Amino acid sequence: MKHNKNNIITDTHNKIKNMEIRGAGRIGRASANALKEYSLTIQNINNSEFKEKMIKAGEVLKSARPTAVSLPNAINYVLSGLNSKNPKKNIILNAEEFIKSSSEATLKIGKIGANRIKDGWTILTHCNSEAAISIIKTAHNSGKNIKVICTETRPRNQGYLTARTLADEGIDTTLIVDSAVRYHMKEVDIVVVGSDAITSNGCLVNKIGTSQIALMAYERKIPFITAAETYKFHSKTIIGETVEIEERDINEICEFEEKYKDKIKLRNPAFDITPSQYIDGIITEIGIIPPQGAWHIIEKYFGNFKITCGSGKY
Ligand code: RI2
Repeated sequence: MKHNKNNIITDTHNKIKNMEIRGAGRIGRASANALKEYSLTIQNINNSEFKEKMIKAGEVLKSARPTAVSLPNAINYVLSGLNSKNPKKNIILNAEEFIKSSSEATLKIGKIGANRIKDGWTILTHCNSEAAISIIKTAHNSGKNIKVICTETRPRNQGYLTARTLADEGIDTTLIVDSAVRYHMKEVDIVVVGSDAITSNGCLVNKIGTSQIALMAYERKIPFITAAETYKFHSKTIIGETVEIEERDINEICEFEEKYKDKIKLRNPAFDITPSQYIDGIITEIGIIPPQGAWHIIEKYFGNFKITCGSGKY
């Protein structure tokens, strides 16, 4: 992906906002990389001015999309390097470390999650998640004969990306419209989806439509698992914050003729929340945890952050 180095922050912000760069993991890595590249362009200023510029850049990137917590988590991880004697060096190291460990986490999730897939199973997936695809690909590459049903995932149709990727791997792939999920559920053995955020009480925030699919899986007692790297856990939910659900441009849905423009309202929420009771397992790079274990993951990975109740700062 080419960026103008002088505008790397606004450029990355815009690409995330318009979804040229998308997917919870990818936007985290793109932001980490943007902070690294930006830090390299800053010359001849003292540490405190450097710090100020980097914090501002982090805020610009964080404002690109509100829901996937991978974005602020990646940025906070990189910017934690500002509290050292050599902030630039540590920003670069942290960015490289985040990008590397995030990519490795996807592979580990693939290995762990594939153990939950049995030979001959049909998997249903929604949207386009690298982590969920990693599970599916690993199961296929280990010789299991699997079939995958992908939803279109209106309005942005990310399911087409998933279908192409899986078909390119030689996996038996079927694409269905979102409203056909319940019709096909009788053929499904497991649902595997990605994650934009996991809350401290074990709920999953993911692409709009995920919660309906989870409910249908629950109805038929079909396991529903989500793939979530540990940086997808939302630390602020532990102090009572809720996850903002992004409402995207209504033109992503459709455009009515002029005479209906004032008569028909359109709404375009991009994510929904799946209650923890519909989730059988959260596949992380450190193992499968039950939704009830989310609190412990947040405590383990984000416990060092100073949580100041009331100020909302950590
Ligand atoms: P990975 C996507 O959001 C989907 O909701 C997907 O499940 C999630 O990010 C996780 O994706 P969007 O950016 O990090 O398409 O597993 O709105 O790739």
